[in-house]
Amino acid sequence: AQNKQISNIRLNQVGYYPEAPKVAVITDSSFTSFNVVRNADNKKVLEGKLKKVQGLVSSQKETFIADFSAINKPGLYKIELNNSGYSSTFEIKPAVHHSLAIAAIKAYYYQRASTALPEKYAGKWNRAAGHPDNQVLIHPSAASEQRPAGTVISAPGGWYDAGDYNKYIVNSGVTMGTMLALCEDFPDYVKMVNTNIPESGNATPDLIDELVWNLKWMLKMQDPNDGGVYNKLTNASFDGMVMPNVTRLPRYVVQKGTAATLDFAAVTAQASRLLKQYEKDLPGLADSCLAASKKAWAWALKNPDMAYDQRLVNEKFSPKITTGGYGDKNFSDEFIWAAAELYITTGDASFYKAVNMLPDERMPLPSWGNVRLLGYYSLIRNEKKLINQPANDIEIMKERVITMADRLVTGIIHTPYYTVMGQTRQDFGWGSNSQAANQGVALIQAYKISADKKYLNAALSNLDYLMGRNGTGYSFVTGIGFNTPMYPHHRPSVADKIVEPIPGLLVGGPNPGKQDGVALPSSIPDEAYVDNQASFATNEIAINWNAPLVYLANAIEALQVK
Ligand code: 9MR
Repeated sequence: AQNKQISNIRLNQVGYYPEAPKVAVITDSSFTSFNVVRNADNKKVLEGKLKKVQGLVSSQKETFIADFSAINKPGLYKIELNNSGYSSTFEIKPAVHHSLAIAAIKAYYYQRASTALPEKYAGKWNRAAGHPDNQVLIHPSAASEQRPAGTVISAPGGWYDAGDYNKYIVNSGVTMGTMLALCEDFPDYVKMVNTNIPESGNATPDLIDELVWNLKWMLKMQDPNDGGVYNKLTNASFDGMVMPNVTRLPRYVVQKGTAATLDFAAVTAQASRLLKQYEKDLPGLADSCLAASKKAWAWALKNPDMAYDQRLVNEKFSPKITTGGYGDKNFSDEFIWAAAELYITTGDASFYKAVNMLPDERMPLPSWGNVRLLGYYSLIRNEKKLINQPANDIEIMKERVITMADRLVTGIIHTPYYTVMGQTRQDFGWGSNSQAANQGVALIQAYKISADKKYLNAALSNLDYLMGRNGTGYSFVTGIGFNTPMYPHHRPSVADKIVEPIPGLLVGGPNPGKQDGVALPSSIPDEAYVDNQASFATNEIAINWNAPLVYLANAIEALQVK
């Protein structure tokens, strides 16, 4: 028994930076001390006392902290509990999350619609093209004078949203905004990122090329006649669990909406200022983005309250649409984000003044339904470049980011896994892993504002959470870590007959809601997860969840490398 690997040691299964905090958590009360053993010579390099966590907020487990921050020599190690067993092997080294950071970006390449993925780039996950989307029908809900129902338009490319094969503008919005923010926050780092994609040979960074792949699709979702943007490009109902080239169901664009149009305006304005420097590879794209953004903004001012309510759409029109709704009904945050991006890119303060930028003190973490903070983050980041600055609004935004970050940091010592994540039950909704990642992104913003390392270390605690120091013992990113999801709700991963799922994908994570009806091993919120392809409420993947992971992992790499 002495030499067996045991699962009651929860740690970052990838590893730790030499100079950063290093913590593992033991979920077994029969021990008082732990050892760290070096793999190379089986030598015990540290013996430590376990410390009981004070105040269990979101788990019913008693847990104990093993702090081995003192070890900073690169190498392979494991944690050992006397006469019981040891953890999986982890590594201490600089750039320890490099593979994770790259894989999380590469995941978007695997999500590309309308194109084949050759072996050269996709390895054993190479596949045929799916969903050409060059003959898309205007759904009756989207009919206009110039484009009556049944009109055929072309909107190829983009990324599949998630485990399904549809393409949703609202969810693309928050996804793009989060990753464009990474490009703006860490421009030098982003230039060094290589993901081995067809565009890798050009002069544009691979991450920006990947974003442009989806951006070009988004541009096609705007009705050139009036500037409004369709909510989604979709089947009437979800495809079966088949490869993308198998399905031949008709594709539609549905009703235009205020959320979709403003998200589009924000993304295109933000992209426009970033793409200016890549004219050589992308001639004219920056300018067309800005023109499209202004047109979308004008449409939204004329249609400030056009919700996408799928139930109402289906009462009036056929065929009935039963794919994802992303039915946001509150647009104050989309107005804030779009106004912020247009103001930053153009310098024209009238965009900013058209909107109530500080309607209340709330700081909701970014999600598909709330993009307020994307606007605040952009304004803070671009503060020094802004002319005609509105009074001291940006100072207020910075203070609020810091206040929010302080609240996130305070709770770490009371959570069972010594992480920012898990301070309240509310952390464990549908896609809870994106909550963990977005908390990390917020903390990086606080670190950028204050240069206080406690925020960076707190952000890292949530990366540790995602990599295995959590209530399930899984590292939640496919292919990264020791115990990782093998059966994500992801059509290509299920249908391709390859044992390993497509790598670099963050699964939704613990969520006791059981919206899919699949039984869970536990109803404790932070353990309510099952690695089962049918569990779309805990084990699906999605572009809006991977995006804050891309931000967090790459930002932390950028900041540690320095
Ligand atoms: O991420 C979305 C979650 O917040 C919603 O509660 C849920 C139900 O509406 O839908 C999730 O989004 C799904 C989308 O509707 C369709 N593609 C897969 C998405 C992830 O499950």
